[in-house]
Amino acid sequence: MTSQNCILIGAPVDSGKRRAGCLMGPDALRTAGLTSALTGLGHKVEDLGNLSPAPHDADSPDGPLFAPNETIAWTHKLAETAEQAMDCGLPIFLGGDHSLSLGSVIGVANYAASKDRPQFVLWLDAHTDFHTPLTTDSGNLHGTPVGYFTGRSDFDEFPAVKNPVPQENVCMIGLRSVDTPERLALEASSIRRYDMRQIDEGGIAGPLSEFLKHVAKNNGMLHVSLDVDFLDPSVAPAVGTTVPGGATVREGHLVCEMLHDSGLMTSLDLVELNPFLDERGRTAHLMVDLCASALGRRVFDRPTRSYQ
Ligand code: B3U
Ligand code: MN
Ligand code: MN
Repeated sequence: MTSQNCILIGAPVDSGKRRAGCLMGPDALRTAGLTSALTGLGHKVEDLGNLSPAPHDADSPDGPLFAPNETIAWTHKLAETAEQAMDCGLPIFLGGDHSLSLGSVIGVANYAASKDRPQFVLWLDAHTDFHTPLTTDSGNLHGTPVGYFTGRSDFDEFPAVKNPVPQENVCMIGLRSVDTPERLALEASSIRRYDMRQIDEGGIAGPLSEFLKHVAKNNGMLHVSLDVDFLDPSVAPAVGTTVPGGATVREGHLVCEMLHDSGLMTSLDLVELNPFLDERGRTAHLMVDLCASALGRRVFDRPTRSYQ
């Protein structure tokens, strides 16, 4: 197995929604043994510690959006950190809520563009997070990163998206909670999307391997964004927005093992872990185990599946 230089980037972003607690996520992932899981697989691990947002004005409690200044400040910081880290290895962003992907994805996409390679994104989530600041009803910016990095308009105060990820390069798996404006915009888009019904009917491996082949054919860089609520809340309770009917532990591991086999993943977000809501650390441990599967942990050695 190829040894990777894993760069852990703590991003205790808690401004993307109202319920507090994701700021404890990076330390819970560390406490659950992330570093030793990765070094045990033969990887190098460099932990950059926890970042802080760029300087910003205090947010006012009124207004349609929750904590926009803080979230924009995180976006600046994360985009810059992500682009730099890509030069040194495989960045793993330890969230923090999903608004961290506003920054992580535009940063890695800028890096991919500098290498003349297309950026692809695998979005593992119950939600599509395809809102814009104008379509969101909740005002929670963790519901907007896919809208942002694919170049939707109305993100006026945010850093400019210099290299939007083309819609055809985005694949969402695990969907089961989609707001009407998101659904309408998605149906008019060429984003690949798989809801739980499709997974129930045909399994999770087919859609994923089709997407991985597409990434490989285009010599793409692949960012994977894993939201805790991709998983069923019975196995991953530590999340603010539980949606029943999610992926099983086995589906989660299969996805991660296939990602490892593909050799295509170049960056990873572990997001929405709210340790305040966990049960004896079980969700944090599961996220660490999934990350280990994505970095090569397996029960038995077996021929690597090819996605070429
Ligand atoms: N779509 C809803 C709910 C939501 C999105 N992302 C999460 N929840 N985690 C919204 O608020 O935009
Ligand atoms: Mn999400
Ligand atoms: Mn979600």
